[in-house]
Amino acid sequence: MAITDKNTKHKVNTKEAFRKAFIKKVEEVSGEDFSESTTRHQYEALAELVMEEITAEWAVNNSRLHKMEEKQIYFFSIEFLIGRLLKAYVNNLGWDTMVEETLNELGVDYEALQSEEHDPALGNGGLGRLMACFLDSTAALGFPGHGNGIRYKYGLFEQKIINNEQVEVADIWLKNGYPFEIVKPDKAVVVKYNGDVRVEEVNGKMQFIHENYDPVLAVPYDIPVKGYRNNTVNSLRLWSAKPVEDFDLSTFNQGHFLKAMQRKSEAESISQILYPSDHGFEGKLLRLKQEYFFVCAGLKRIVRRYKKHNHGSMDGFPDKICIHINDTHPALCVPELMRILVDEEGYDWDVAWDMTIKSISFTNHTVLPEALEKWPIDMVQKLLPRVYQIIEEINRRFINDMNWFYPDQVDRNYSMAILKDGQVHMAHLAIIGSHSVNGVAELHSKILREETFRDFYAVFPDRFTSVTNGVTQRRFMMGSNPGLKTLLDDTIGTDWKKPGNMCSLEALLPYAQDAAFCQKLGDIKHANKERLAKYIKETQGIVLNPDSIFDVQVKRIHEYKRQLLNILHVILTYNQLRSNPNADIVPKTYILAGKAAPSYVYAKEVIRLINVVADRVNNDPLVKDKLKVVFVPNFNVSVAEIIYPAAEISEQISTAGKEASGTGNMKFMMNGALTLGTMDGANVEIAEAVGMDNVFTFGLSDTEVYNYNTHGGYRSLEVYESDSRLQEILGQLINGFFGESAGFQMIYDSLLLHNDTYFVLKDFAPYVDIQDIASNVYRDQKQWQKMSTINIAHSGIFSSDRSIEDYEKRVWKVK
Ligand code: GPW
Repeated sequence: MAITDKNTKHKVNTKEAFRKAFIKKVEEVSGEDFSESTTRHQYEALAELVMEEITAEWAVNNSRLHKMEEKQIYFFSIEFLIGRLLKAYVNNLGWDTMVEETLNELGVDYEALQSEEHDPALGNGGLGRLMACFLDSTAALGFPGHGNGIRYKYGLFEQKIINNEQVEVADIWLKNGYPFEIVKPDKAVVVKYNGDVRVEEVNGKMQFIHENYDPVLAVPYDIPVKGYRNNTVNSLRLWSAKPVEDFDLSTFNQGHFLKAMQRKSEAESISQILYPSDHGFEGKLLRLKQEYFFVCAGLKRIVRRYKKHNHGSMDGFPDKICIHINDTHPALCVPELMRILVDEEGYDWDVAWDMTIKSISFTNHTVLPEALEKWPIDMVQKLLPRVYQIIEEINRRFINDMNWFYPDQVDRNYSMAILKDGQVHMAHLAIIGSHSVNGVAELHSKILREETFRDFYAVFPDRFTSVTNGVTQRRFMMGSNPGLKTLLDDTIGTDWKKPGNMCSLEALLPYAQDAAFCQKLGDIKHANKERLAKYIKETQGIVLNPDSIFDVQVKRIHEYKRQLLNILHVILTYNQLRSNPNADIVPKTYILAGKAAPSYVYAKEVIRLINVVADRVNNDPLVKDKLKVVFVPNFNVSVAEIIYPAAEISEQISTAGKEASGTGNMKFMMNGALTLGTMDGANVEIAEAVGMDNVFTFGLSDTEVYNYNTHGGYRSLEVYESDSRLQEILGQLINGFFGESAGFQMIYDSLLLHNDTYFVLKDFAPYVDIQDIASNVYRDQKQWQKMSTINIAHSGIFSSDRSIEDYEKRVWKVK
């Protein structure tokens, strides 16, 4: 890459210069005349021009970073769901108008060109996407903040729907190369697994020597994170695993070809694949290897760089470095940093412990017990012998201290142990080893304090805080909904687009009453609906009615997210239309999308049900265009960018208390969709921001759910027996209504036999009622656009710029 090409900047800063540079670059990458070039060549050329520009700025930033003047934030995360980058880079550089106009004049289809970029699916859903939004905002605000994760060879699978079922296909995202990464082999480090620890006394001090280990090489690939129209370029560093020697020659030379090959593929397997489960803890050895892999490699580089610029000393480390761990997958940062400080740097335990706690902060993303990581002690002990000893010592000292301070609370003290029941409790390790623990929405943080981590909160009240999630408006509104962006600019000026300034969208409030504005807002929504309809027609052959309400639920498929409640309501509407085809209902299109973890059988049944219902409804001439159901396959960041701007109703219907925050809810809101949801996660704060008149809420509260779960009293069968609609619908799930082979016994049993863990039946009637209310409001378009405007006007607090500013103030204190 031409980092030192000083002319680059001047070459492409004007339209004419860009036009020349682009044509030249296309000819270079294709080896043909511009007129012969393919879309692929054009994409590669634009990507290269963008990278040349950004890497020049990057070099300047990196040298600033090396001087260690500012405090640096490092996000450690097992997922970074970054999405396509080309357009985001172009926009952040401020090149958008220049590029759009020039390509248009050259007859190049910019949309098609962008589609050449393979969307890197290096995450499962909300957790990984949050990191990508945070990187965007951190750079936009000019903070030095970087990502640290794994460069998976295979990202999340591609989802196909075959015979109404999810089929998983490998995602080979690197197939045609990736233009936005730079490999740095000279910065590779060794990660050590297995082996033994030998203790030796040197000058009266114990030395712990890790021997006979299996080394694996971690090679960093850096992706630039370009700030929005500023000169900040941060880094996302993703580690790839390689054998230390590309080929174990000595083994090979002894005639053990297969063994030599095996070593190579064992090493490479560590960064081979992203675990496809969202919220499910599996406890597989390979996953534990992955967790230690990016923790160990990431910390090593950070420590090396820090020492290099501080005369070999680690003393001031916590004042200059924040290690932020995204859920517990990187919780090994705690013992690994201790290992570095104690074993390698020679600090006394207490000093090292103080430095570790000061450096590390922790965000929790769920209260679902099945997602909490608990590793078998013997697995950790064998794979990471020295790290395990350190965990043991942290645990021993913690329990000692607790028993000293709270001698009358021995039971509680032991319940907080890191090591118990033969397992390493990662959340306990993370809480004990960091100075800050936060939930991702007010309600979630409250549940952490009062239920999940109640005992820890009693002991460390000052450690607990809350930072509500946010999303980047630059990708999810300005970038994906240009019509809305322009309308906002024309109405209230352009200041709202400045990073950190999205709350100034409140200036829009007076326009909620303005008929001309509301008309334009409605027209833009309609155009976005047509764009989505076109996409669905082209990819699935289903024709949508853009005059119907677009009611959307897109997210991972999970019982607690209750896609089932949605589809049961669709079946109800279908039944009503069958008995009265001329019923006066507002035409509605239900759009659902999302992947299920391959091993999550129940979630896959829900996908099958949605698709079976869609098939039946869409092919029944009786319903005409009053009802349509579409399941959009392979939901990912780029599909999401077409869907959110087209939505009118945002379905956020999780069982109250289960969704930590949700972030899709925010993306819908800033695109003017109205939330139809439970009082869960950040929905609560959305309702608070816009007022109860501007959201459609329904269902049990988190307290009601909690009370049922702790004191009993819910019987789903009673609800079923008192609601004839449910009797008909649940009957249809098992009586062959959807075709001989299309029975849904598992779902039926979960609702009736197993007492409906997620309160689907309990919330059914209120859900039907609120859906009816929403449809009736829609008949009054003036009222609907008014509510939509109020939602957009108050969406500023859900920008990830605000989240990052909150972290800065409450957790990192960079300034
Ligand atoms: F279980 N989230 C996710 F907490 O997408 F680790 N995957 C996960 O594995 C977990 C959480 C974990 C989501 C939450 O479900 C969602 O409510 C939240 O908005 C998002 O993380 C970002 O905080």
